[in-house]
Amino acid sequence: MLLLAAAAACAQDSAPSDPALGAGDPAWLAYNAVQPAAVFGAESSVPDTIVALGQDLLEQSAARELALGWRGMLAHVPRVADGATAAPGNRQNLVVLGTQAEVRAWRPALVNGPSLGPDSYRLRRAANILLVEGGDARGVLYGAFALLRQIAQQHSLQALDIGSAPWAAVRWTNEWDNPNGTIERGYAGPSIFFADGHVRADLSRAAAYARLLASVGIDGCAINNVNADPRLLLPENLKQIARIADAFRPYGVRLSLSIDMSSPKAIGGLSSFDPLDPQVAAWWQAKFDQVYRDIPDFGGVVIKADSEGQPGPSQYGRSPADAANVIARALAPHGGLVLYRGFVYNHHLDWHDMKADRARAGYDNFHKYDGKFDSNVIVQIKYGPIDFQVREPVSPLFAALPGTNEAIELQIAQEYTGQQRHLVYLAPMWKISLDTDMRASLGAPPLPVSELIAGKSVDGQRHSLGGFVGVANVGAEGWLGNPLALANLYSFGRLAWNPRLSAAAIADEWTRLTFGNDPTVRAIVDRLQMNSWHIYESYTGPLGLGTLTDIIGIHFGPDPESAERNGWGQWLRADRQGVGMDRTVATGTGFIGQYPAPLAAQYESLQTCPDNLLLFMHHVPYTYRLHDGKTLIQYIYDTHYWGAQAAAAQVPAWESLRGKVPDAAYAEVLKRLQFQAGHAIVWRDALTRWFARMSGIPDDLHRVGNDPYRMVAPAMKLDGYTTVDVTPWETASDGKAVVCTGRAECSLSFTWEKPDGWYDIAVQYFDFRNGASQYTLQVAGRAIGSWAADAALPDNRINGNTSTRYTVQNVALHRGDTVRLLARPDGREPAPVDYIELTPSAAVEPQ
Ligand code: GCW
Repeated sequence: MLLLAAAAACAQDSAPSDPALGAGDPAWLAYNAVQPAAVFGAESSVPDTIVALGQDLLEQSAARELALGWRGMLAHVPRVADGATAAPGNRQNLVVLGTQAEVRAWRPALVNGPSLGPDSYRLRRAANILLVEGGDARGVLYGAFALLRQIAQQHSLQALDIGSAPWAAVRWTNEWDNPNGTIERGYAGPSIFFADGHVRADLSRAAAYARLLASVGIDGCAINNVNADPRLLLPENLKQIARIADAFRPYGVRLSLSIDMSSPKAIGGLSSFDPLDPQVAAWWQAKFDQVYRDIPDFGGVVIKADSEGQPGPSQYGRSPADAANVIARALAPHGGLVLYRGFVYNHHLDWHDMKADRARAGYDNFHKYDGKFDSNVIVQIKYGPIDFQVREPVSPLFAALPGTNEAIELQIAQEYTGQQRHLVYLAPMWKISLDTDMRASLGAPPLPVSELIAGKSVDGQRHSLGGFVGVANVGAEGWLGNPLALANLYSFGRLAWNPRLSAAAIADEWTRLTFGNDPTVRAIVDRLQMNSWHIYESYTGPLGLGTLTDIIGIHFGPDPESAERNGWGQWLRADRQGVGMDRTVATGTGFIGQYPAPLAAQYESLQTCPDNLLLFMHHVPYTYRLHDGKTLIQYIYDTHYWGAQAAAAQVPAWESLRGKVPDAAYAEVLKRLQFQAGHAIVWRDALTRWFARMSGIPDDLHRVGNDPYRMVAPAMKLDGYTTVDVTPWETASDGKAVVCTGRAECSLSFTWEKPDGWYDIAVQYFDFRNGASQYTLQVAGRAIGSWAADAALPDNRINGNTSTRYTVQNVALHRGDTVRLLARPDGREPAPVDYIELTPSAAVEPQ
């Protein structure tokens, strides 16, 4: 994984860029055609000249971007002029771009408003001029993108006057890219920055990414994994990384790095990395002096220390503040920031100890150091106290650091929310964290998290910095792989700019920018997005249980048991009687007491604790009645069945858009929604089986464990196939599947004994990451479907990560027909099968 020397990597610079990668998907910068008259009153009023008053790189980018937008949306190729050639007083329609100072110098009378701050802009119509005025060059660029957003949504610009300033100073993404080109928790192909241990020769995608980020106001990007490779700080590697900063610069995105606290020892030759050792401080100082020589606009660093095995100050008995400050002092002369992560916890907790609680860790490890961090340090806090689960209460740490800068860490990459194979629009979830009122008392004015991270603190003290960090983990395959998942990247930027925007409004903006203004497309895509989180939560971990995925592995399929009886502390505390973590002050871990009193009182009481956080806060029996009167266990059954049904209904909704959205996006999304519909059934079955066995209480509606349309594979006639146990047991029928080993081909078959009719036949099989087994389904000797298990699901074992289905609809079956599945294993993938399900087709009558 060692980075190659600069010379070797430079030699690659001249290599032709990979044409297959191109510069990346345009995402929401599609610039689809709009009706010029709707925007400008009349086609003839479309400005035909773009006047760029400044020479700044960012202002040049702004002018170039407007020209692109004009071409795509308005079918106009505008002239781009500078201030001198655009003579004042002419009668042409102009778009004029400049900082407030430049506009004043050009035409003093045009400047009539309050002065604009950094990154801010004002868009305005003044006679025949459409003015994009920035507080600085970055503000001009953001203003240009904002104007393009207006046009893309076909808003009239006749009375345009919009001023806008960012909510908070820090608006960064974190990318968990490794030098070898892999991405930790990345779900869209390889890194756009690194390959094979060096910075990519072709950085056109990095530049295209910076453009996307800038279009929603994101101004910083830490390009490497928080589990950082210290060798990235070696001089020859910094030179290479500087090339990425060069690619970002035209879009005003400052490059940052995640660093390893042990670097002074790991690569610096020192015997210690004790943050209070003067030699260590001097090493960091020299290192960052060097970084700024290579990257003058370097943004700063992200630090993961004393967490999940990363080295940290605790090794020397030092505090997070000691660690953060030694770096902060090295960065301060250059204006750099330290984002020190609050994600510090012990992953060797004693699960026998009913008072032990991982959720307490953030608060316990940080609140005592409040006020001890330097002014250029920001504590970066995950939205919830555990780890990016499908639902968590907001972290109590936000309210516990009144004298410290804070940023909220959101995760755009869908690590615990379906890994971009499931549709989950995350903005509604993020909004709940941002909007949670940490004061929560009737008497006092509200104090939502969004204000805390903008520098307003609980006791009225103010600090100046703060903001938003989004773990994006974009890759070379369509940024996030799933075209609809791009709404998450978009909404992260929009919320970081203005957290008061609603999730629905942002979704609609995204849809219009991406797919155009067709009301049918908007209605369907917006509805799919807005319902998606609730649907996913319903068939995974409801009621605040956490996602219920395999938490010590891939984090994709169902595996509730993996949370229990280990040191990682994501316990469900499920037993025969009940489930949930007792985090009350009265009888539990005391976690609830970390919240400000009014919020703590709300969570402590079963009467006022919201049902959707019930099992995060309390341990209750399966027979406990929720606020609507339903028992807990019946709610778990019902919500899983409802969720799987709702996931299935997403498919026809999307299919109704065929021909109305670009074909490639249509096909990609359809493939993923179809997969999700099948995987939601895997989730539903696994969790309802698991809870039925654990509680011993049957489903009132007799669905769980009762699948009248299924033929399980071990019960069929097996030719070459053998039966194996599956772990976890609940991810296959009766905990068993069949595998074809030691033979080139196997088959399983049965005779259809039920009435003649039309049926949908689903084969539930397991598709490993490696291997592409071949399957053919026959009815009465005739092949009705043939496919390869080549979806590269993220595991090489038979379990809920790999369980998937292939469906053939509307098959005529006659009593006595043989249904046979022929399979050819591939490599280590033994063509595993769980069951075949034959359900009467909805749409056709029997022959
Ligand atoms: O959610 C967990 C991930 C780890 C990650 C860690 C973190 C980069 O599973 O892969 O490590 O969070 O946020 O540091």
